[in-house]
Amino acid sequence: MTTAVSDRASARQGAVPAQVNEHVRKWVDECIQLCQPDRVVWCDGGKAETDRFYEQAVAEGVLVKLNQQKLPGCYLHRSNQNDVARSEHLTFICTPSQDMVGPTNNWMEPKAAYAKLKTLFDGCMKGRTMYVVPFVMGPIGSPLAKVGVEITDSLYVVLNMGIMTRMGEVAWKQLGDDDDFTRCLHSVGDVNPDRRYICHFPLDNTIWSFGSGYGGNALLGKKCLALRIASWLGKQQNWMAEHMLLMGAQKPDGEKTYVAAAFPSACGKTNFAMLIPPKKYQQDGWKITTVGDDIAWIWVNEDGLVRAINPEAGYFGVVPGTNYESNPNAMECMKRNTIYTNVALLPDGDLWWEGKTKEPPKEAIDWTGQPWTPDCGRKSSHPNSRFTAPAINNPVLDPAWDDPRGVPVQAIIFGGRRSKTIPLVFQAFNWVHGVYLGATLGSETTAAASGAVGVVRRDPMAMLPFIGYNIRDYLVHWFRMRKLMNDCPRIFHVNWFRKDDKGRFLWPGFGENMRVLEWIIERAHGRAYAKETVLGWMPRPQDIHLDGLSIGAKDFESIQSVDVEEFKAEILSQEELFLKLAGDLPKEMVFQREILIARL
Ligand code: GTP
Ligand code: SPV
Ligand code: MN
Repeated sequence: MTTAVSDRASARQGAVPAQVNEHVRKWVDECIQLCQPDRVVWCDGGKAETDRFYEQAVAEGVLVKLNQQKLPGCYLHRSNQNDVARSEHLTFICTPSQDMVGPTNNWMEPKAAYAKLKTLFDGCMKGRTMYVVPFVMGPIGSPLAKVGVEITDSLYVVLNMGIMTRMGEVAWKQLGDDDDFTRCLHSVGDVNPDRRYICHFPLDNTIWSFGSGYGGNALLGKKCLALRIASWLGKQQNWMAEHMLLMGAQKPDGEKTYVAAAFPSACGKTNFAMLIPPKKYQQDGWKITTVGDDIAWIWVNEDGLVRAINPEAGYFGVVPGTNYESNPNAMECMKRNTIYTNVALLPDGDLWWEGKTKEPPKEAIDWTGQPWTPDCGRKSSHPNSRFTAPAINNPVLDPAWDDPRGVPVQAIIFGGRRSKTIPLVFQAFNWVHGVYLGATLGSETTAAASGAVGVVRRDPMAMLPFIGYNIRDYLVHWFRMRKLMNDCPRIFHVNWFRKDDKGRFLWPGFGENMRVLEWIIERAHGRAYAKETVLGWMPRPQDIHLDGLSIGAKDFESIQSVDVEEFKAEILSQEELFLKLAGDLPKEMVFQREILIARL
């Protein structure tokens, strides 16, 4: 019986590449028996294969080939309309006890979860092709780099993984004879939200995702492996997996500072990581470079210094609002070899989305495939439409982006999307205070996750949907990591999104954020001036270069203003988090809160 089954399995597989070790073979066999695909394709990540897959995806209607003169190597994908963002309520961490995942995660007992998902995966690839996608997260040779293998029945996922990860034979090489790889099993199933589960089994280094083809739900190397599983590993092994961009900032005198910043989904990481400084800064010789735009893996080296890598090899970036004024580097990234998801198609095979140009096109096919005109009352593109582009397309890619030794980190920034209450920038008094600021980070929800948009929620370290274990232990981990550091990065808090009574942004944002970044860098090196306030260290108007902006000293003071009554309400709203953690809160958090209340 067993022989018959595995004979059948091997018949479907065709030739297994010689480098594939026995642990992988055994697991893939099991998945074949469960999913029963008609055909199995072992991906090698090579150019010939990629070309073939694109052709096939077009033939199957998965992708639309765009105007190759204007957008060489670019394709459009329209997702299922019920599958346009991460599904946080359908995302589970599966561990023996619920206490391991804490109050901020959905939990299932592993045996029950496997049983439930097995009924969904059972025969789900009949009539379909199973792709086996080997990949590495992190620069090859980095001590933190991790191998994953994703099994999927979605060609869209295969092609996206090819851009977002170091995909192909390199992974078999990195893995060698080891069993140490993340087993990622994915099927789009029938894309039914009632049969959709994204389950993580940290104790088995395993992810099972069913029923969605979208981004973070389906590209399992990204949020599932590189944040949820990795954060859990980092906790055991003294490193950190964070929802952070990594950028380099070089001053005119050549001094280079690397900065990490955690902003929640669709709150400005890609934009900040690719920032183009204002003219004056460029003339003076400032240079900003990108290491990563979404995820950072952070450790402390032998010398007690903080270092970080970007585990990804591409960007899965928000499209709406991106244009040659707001983010020219992102526009350059997505000019070639890019997959667009859920934007509008123009008659000449070019694309459009809200905010691309001031003048909308006369007509288009919208993201749902319907004819669209500017006055039809609908948006042409989904608010969470995305581009998938290789990092090497980025004109300001940092030379060390692929360095296995990572880059040093000297400042950490937390930021949320807050139209009220929260000032533009301030610095934490110290690490513990900084961790408190990160832990109590609030942000208005966005279209990156399904559910209501614009509601303030607590999003600790911008990691609420991505911490793969108990948030109590996660916060303790942040406090403990400090003990390994000789000198710790300085911690800052920013808010680019504060609005006036008429709903206009008080701060111009985007490239102009350079002015705030300059102060942050100078503070991180112990140079710039700051005044002590109830919230932390703050720049005075004369401490930030405002020349060339229509923002005077008075305006700046109102962007930075702290209304004591508003802030008391803010602290009350943090109760949401504190109550969830009742009794489990690290004492540092309780003290910080008491001190803040006393200061106010
Ligand atoms: P994920 O990929 O979901 O993790 O998001 P992200 O943090 O990389 O967000 P991204 O940079 O793509 O920004 C999302 C939205 O925020 C876009 O609509 C931007 O236009 C807007 N945005 C980014 N930076 C700024 C800024 O400085 N000011 C204002 N007002 N809006 C900004
Ligand atoms: C996010 O939601 O934070 C993203 C997009 O970066 S996704 O890959 O869908 O998670
Ligand atoms: Mn993200």
